[in-house]
Amino acid sequence: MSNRLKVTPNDLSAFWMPFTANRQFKQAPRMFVSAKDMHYTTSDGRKVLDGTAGLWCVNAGHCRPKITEAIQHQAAELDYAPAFQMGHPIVFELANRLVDIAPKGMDHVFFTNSGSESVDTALKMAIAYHRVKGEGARTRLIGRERGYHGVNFGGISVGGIVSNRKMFGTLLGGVDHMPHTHLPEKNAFSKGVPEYGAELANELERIVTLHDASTIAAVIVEPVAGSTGVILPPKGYLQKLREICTKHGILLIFDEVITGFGRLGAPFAADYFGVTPDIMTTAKGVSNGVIPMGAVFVKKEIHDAFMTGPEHMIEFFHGYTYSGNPIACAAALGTLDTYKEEGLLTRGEELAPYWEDALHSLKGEPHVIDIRNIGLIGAIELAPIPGSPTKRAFSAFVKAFERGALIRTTGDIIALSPPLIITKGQINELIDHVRDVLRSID
Ligand code: PXG
Ligand code: PLP
Repeated sequence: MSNRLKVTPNDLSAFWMPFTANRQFKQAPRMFVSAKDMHYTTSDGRKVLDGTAGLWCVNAGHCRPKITEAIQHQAAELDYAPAFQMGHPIVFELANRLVDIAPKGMDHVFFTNSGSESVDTALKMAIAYHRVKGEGARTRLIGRERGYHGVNFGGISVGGIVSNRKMFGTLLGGVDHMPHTHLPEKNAFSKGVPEYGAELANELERIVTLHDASTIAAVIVEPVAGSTGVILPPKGYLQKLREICTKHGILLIFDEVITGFGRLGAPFAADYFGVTPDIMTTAKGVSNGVIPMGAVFVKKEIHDAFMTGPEHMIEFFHGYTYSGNPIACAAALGTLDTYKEEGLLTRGEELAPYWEDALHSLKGEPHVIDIRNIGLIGAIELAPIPGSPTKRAFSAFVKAFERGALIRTTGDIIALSPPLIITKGQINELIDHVRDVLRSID
């Protein structure tokens, strides 16, 4: 046993854990010490089936050899090169490889280190783009209720999760929100995208009328909202948003941090829905979650609008010390190689019908009030315990972990998003764990 396993609860206090009930966790820690393909191993030696691809990021599965080798090689060859006014070959190679798989017209990539940074980068690009085009009054940003766009100030301002916003003051000014599209009374137990609710896109017209299009820079939405419990776009909704944005000269940003890199069975949600945004934010699956990395894709027109003025001048005053870090780039190239060799960016398409049937077989199990699915994403919504919201789903999470499956819960919703290498047998296993858990909790 390595020294790392010999932790006692007293050793746990220094680390202030993110998005965690710290005191509860430290009384009964849940620790992973290794992982391979579809499984984690816990500190007490149990195998746990990964039903969530880590946090929606380990799309190719764990400890994949191409990725590990690429990182090891790069760490020994060029560990770091300054990101500003200097380059190194593989960051250019990676940008080209990403553009090759991106929706048509998204010809340029800006690197960040996370989804949150990708979002704040995209929002800044949108505002600056209008300014360089001589429309400096276009500064407003429109998000959506129940949207999650990371935790930086831009992202929480356009985001729509109350608990992520209320503690942090006045946030960005000039932000408005469209309504979310979760309509369980009409759409419960829909298979795939729901029938009702496309007209909610017209709320954008109302907001445009209120503020005037000439003040609005961009609209940002998750094509499928992940972290707030899997909220799908009603049929035709994204197309409508696209039309309204185009009509008013407003940039449309798709936040594809979760939906990017094969999650829906197509490389990006933009491909899946046949709707191309102007800017697309990604992270997570770009490097299989192994080394932090994010990538913002932009249309040629947006990039080119900045490429004016004296050539010795910096065109966009923005960037991170670790933008395009060589080891992150190596991890991403290893990831793209793995996706390509195994057809993972489209594997979800073949598996989706099986996944859908398996998930919907949970209809009628205790507490289940809705089931939603798309690609290799699933959500099982539970009735909350009266007076104790989130408690039932959290018990399900702990029980599932004890039984040998990692699931994710948000509110009283169980969200599932396994690595794209999952087999049909493992889908059955995962769903059976969830079924047993539902039958065993109060
Ligand atoms: N945008 C979207 C759409 C996301 O889902 C972010 C931005 C932020 O990415 P970073 O890399 O800064 O975390 C996300 C992240 C969950 C969960 O369980 C979801 C996310 C992160 C952690 C947990 O739903 N999404
Ligand atoms: N804070 C200080 C004091 C810095 O010097 C820097 C970068 O040089 C930053 C923050 C930003 O760090 P990063 O580029 O890693 O986002």
